[in-house]
Amino acid sequence: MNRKITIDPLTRIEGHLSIRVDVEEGKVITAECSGEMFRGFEAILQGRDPMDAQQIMQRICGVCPVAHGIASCMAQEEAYGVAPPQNGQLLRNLIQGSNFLQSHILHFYHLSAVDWIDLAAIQKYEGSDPTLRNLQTWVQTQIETQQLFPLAPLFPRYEGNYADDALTNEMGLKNYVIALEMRALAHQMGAIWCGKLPHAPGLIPGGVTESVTARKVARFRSALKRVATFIDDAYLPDVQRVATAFPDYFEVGRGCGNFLTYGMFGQPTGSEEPTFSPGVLMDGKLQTFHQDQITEDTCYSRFSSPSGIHPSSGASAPDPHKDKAYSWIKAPRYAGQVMEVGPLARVLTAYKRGTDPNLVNLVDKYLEALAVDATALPSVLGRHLSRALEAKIVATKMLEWVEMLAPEEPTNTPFTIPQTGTGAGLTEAARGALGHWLQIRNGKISNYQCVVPTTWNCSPRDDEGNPGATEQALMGTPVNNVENPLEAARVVRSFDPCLACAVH
Ligand code: NFE
Ligand code: MG
Repeated sequence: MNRKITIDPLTRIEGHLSIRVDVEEGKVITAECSGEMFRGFEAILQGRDPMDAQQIMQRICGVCPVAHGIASCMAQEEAYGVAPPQNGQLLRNLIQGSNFLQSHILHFYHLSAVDWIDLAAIQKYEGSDPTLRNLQTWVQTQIETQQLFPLAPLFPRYEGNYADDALTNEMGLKNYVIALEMRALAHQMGAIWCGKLPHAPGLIPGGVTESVTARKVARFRSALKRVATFIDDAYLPDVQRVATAFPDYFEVGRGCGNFLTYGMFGQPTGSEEPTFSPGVLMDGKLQTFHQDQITEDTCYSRFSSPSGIHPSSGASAPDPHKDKAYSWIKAPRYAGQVMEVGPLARVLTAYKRGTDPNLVNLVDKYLEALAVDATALPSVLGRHLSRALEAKIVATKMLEWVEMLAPEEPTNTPFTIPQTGTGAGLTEAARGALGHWLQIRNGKISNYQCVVPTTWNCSPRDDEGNPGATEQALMGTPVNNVENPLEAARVVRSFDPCLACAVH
C-alpha cells in the first residue's frame, strides 16, 4: 500500500518536530523533516550587552543549556582576548560533562526506551524488587482510576513490537525509574560548580564564578561515582540487551555517511591528545576540520536571508509564507555536504583517529559482544550504543579531571569588553556540533548566529535539493504497519532530536 504519513508530534520532549514520509511497498521512499516553530533568539540579542549572551542563549533549551552557555563564553573569549585558567577550564568540563550524562541517560530511558521495552511486562511481574513493585502498583492504580493522561505510554501499545524476554523488560523498566534519580544527581553535580541547573548562572567568559573547595570536590566525586556505576551496571547492559533483541536495527537508519565534530572539553595543560578533537569523516576518510567550510542554506527554510552564507556573517530574517519552504530549520552544510553530528559522529571520528586506546578497546569490546563490526555503527542501534559508550568515556574523564582541581586557585580570568570584536565559540552539545558566532560594534552585540546540532541533523533539503541527515536516514526504512510507523519513529529518535534547539 502506498501512503503519505505524517508523524507529529514525534519526540517525547520539545515536540515541535513533524515528519512526513511517503511509504511505497512497505518502505519509506521520501522523507521531510519540519521544524514547526520560529523562536528568534538570535534577534533577541541584537543591540544587547555582550555579557547577556551566555545567560540568554542558555534559554534556548533546558536539556543542553550548558553547551549553549559555554559556546557563548568561548565566542566572547575570542572577542575579548581572554582564556580561562586551568581550574576554570576543568570546572567547565565537569559542568558540561554532568550535563552530558543527564542528557544521555534521559535520552535512552525516558525518550526512547519505551520504543523497545514492553511496558505491559510490569503487569505480569511476580518478583519482589521494590522499584518494580511500586511501579506495578502505580500503573495498576492509573488504569483502575482511569487517570491515564492522553498518550500515556501504555496506550496505544502495538503488540508484537517490543522485547519479549523478561530480563530486558524488567531491567529496562526498573532502570527507567532509577534513571530519574540519576538525572537529578547529574544536575546536582553540575550545580555544585555553577550555582544551579538547568541554566547555569556561574558560566562567564574567562571561566566560572564558583570557587574550588575540598568539600565541593568530595561531594562532586561521590555523586559522579554513583552515576558512573549506573552507566556501567544499568545503561550499557540495557543498551546491549535492546541491541541483542533487535539486531535488525544495525541495518536500519544508516544515514548520510558523513560525520562532523567540532571537538569538546578543553584540555588541561600537560595532558595527552584530547579524545574528542575536531574532525570530519567524509566517505569513510578522516579530514581536518576547517571552520570556514560551514554554510547555511535557506532555499527550503522559512527565512528570506541569503543562502549559502557562513554563520559569522549570517542572518535569520523570518519569512513564514515563503514558496517551497517547509521548515523553520535552516540547512547547514560542510564543504557543501550533508553531515551527521552527535555521539555517533564523535565516537566514530575518535575511533577512526585511534589515538585513545581506551576508546578503541571499549568500542571493540561492545562490537564483538554484539557480533558486528564498526561498519554497523552508522545505524539506529549504533547511535544508541555510541551514546552509551560516550557516557562511560566522559564519566571516566570526569573522574580524572576532578582530581586535577586546585582548591583556592583562581577559577576565572578578568577581562574588559572591547568596543569592537568578533568571536566564534565551537563546542559539542550532547546532540552534536554546536557553534555560536558573535559580532560586537560600539560595545553592543551587532550580530549573533547559532548553528545547532539538531539544525544539522534535522535540516530540510539544501539549495541543491539534497535531503538532510535524518531525512536520508529515513529513506529505505521498512514500515510494517502504516497506521503505526514505529520503525520510522525509531530512526528519528535515534538522533535524539531537540527541535527547541534546532529552531532557536
Ligand atoms: Ni535542546 Fe541541544 C543538545 C543544542 S540539540 S538539546 O544537545 O545545542 O540541537
Ligand atoms: Mg541559527
